[in-house]
Amino acid sequence: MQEYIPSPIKWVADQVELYEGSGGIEGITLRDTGMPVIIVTNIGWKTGAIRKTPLMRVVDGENYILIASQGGRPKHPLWYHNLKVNPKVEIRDETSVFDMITEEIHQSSERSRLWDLAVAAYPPYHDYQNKTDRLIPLFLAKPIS
Ligand code: F42
Repeated sequence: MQEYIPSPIKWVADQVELYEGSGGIEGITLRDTGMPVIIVTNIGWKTGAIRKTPLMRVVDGENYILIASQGGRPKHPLWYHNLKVNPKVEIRDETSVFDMITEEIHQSSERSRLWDLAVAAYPPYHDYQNKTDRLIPLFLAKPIS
């Protein structure tokens, strides 16, 4: 069985533990903002280990939009590279769990449509993009049928 390696960032690891440990009843928002969070289970491309990454919940119908913002830091988060190598993820949205396949969206009109949905769901993404020189990557996750 693959090993689960928690995030080295304590508040992130704590959120994952509370969220998953409660079956999606507790720890489901970003701190006390009331803004919903999902847990994206991905596979480390170097270690092969299970990684669990909380992200803001942004939906487009039955699909999820994943924003690799990292608060506008200069480098992509490591999970970005994991998804590029292993696009299959599991997404937990509160008490629901889905197997999904992710794809980075580059096509500019589609990216722009999805980015607008992301900023509407979580307005700080706009400030994060202004803070960094990189174009913040955006993935679309679709259910595996
Ligand atoms: N981050 C976002 O980018 N977008 C969001 O919308 C977002 C929302 C959010 C909400 C709640 C919350 O608790 C956290 C939230 N975060 C959000 C933060 C997010 O969960 C991640 O912590 C953040 O994006 C940083 O991701 P990261 O993958 O860079 O995490 C680092 C700290 C990490 O886990 N590092 C590990 C380590 O041991 O240093 C390695 C992780 C890893 O995947 N390793 C790979 C492997 O093979 O196992 C190798 C990767 C490589 O390329 O080296």
